[in-house]
Amino acid sequence: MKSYLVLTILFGVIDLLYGNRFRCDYKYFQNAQSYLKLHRIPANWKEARLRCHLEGAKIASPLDQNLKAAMVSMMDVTPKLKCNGVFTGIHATFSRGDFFSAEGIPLSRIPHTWADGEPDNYEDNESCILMTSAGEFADVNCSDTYAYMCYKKMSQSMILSGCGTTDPEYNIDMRTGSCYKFHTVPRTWSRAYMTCAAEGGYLAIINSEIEAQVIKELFAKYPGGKMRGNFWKDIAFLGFHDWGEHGEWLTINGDTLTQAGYDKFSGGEPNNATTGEYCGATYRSGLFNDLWCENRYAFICEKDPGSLACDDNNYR
Ligand SMILES: [Ca+2]
Ligand SMILES: [Ca+2]
Ligand SMILES: [Ca+2]
Repeated sequence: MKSYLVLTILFGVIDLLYGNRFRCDYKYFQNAQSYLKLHRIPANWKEARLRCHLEGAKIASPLDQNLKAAMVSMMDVTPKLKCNGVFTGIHATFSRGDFFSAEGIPLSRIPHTWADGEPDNYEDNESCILMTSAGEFADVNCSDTYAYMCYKKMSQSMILSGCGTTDPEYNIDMRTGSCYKFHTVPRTWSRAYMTCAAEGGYLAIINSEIEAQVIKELFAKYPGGKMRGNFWKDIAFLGFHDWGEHGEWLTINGDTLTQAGYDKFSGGEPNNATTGEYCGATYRSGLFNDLWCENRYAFICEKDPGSLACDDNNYR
């Protein structure tokens, strides 16, 4: 009976540390039953919304008093945030004047007080809502840049996998020791880079013949019919680029392909076919191609299976 009790407590502690943990870079607020992450680098509202989405969250709004208190306490970290405030998820970008949170909650159902002189819809161009450190609202231009927070409601089904993420689409391959995710929603190379980074990974880098085989097998699991939309489905962006020096290919970590451990281009590639192919990709064969960066293609993220323990420095 005693050992049962010890085990129960032990598993309880393990669960507390590792289970039900959304991401290591998010802070949990007990009263709000929510995870929040402060993005201090200002972004316009659209970029902020996208980054939160790509992190598996939503751009935070003070939906109730507990969430508002959590958000205000997070803003306490710098004097700059105190005076500038943060973007909330409340916006009217779909239809001017119709303000809803990123979860679809209308402004009328979100407790709020306006700052002095607000809302004024200055120059008829203010469709986003800022929250000051006093917890007051102001309508602002969505194209201006502010800090913001991403939000995730706590849920029991949230379990960090061995890949260090709650995203079940990341799977480890024992041959390389890396985790991979194939993205079927096509994006430009830069957006693909952003997506992998937001997920805690990076655009995949092939470091060996074995890894080329792993990528080839992963690609084979996604025949064209499994991907929605009108784009070329026999190609996927990877983590190499010409860094503005046309003709020289380096990984996103600055290594030559040879240094990285694999440098095989498909026959006739790189051909700079559209006289602007400065981004790296792979064919289904596992052989490289150069591609136009602004076109949208599938892409592959790679992630080092982090230790299960979160580094609490990430919170600050
Ligand atoms: Ca205003
Ligand atoms: Ca790799
Ligand atoms: Ca090419």
